[in-house]
Amino acid sequence: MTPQFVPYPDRHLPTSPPDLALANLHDVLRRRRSVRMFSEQPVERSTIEWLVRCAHTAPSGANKQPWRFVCVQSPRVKAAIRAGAEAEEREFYARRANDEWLQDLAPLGTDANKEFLTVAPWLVVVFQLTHADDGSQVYYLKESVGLACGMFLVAAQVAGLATLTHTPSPMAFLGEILGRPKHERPFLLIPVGYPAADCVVPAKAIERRPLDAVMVVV
Ligand code: IYR
Repeated sequence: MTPQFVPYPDRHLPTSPPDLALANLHDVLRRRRSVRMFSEQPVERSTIEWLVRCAHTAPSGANKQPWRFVCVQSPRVKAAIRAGAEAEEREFYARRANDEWLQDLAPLGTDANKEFLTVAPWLVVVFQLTHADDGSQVYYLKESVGLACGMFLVAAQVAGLATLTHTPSPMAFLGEILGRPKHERPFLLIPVGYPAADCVVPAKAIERRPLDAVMVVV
């Protein structure tokens, strides 16, 4: 097929000088914390739609958009997800995790209790599609879905909403509870809401290594 091209419409996006725009964005992003103590304050469905719209702008291999965002607000379904996650997490903390892993988690104070899964107003379960809905191949699946999830988290942060990237493992129970088809594999569970009034976050999770530890210029 002969590729068709259109003019790139936004060669000069109206924005402040790059470093100023980025300093402002950084000031928003650096405040993000993984939150495990949510308020019951509701979040509009339209807000969740905007988050998914933002995530859905992500690039993907051959533009296959190999993702599904299942947005759960039903208390009954949230309770089922919590029960499934806590069952896996009990196994994880009792048997699956090795000593180094448990030591690494100690500063976070996490355990198998996942109350936030019934408190947060929304649980967004992101699925990766092992092939497209039309049956065609997909490419760079993890990269694509990871990018979309990153954009989702940025959008939530910009909107003043708290998120957690939760990965109860294995996650197959999510596909079963949500009745998803075989070609959808659970990727990430993102509770979304406002932080509880008495929300605390682990001190350790706030530190960032200096830029020169993570950036190399050649
Ligand atoms: N999924 C478990 C354990 C856990 C693992 C990592 I790596 C974390 O950064 C945090 C938690 C849980 O949610 O408790």
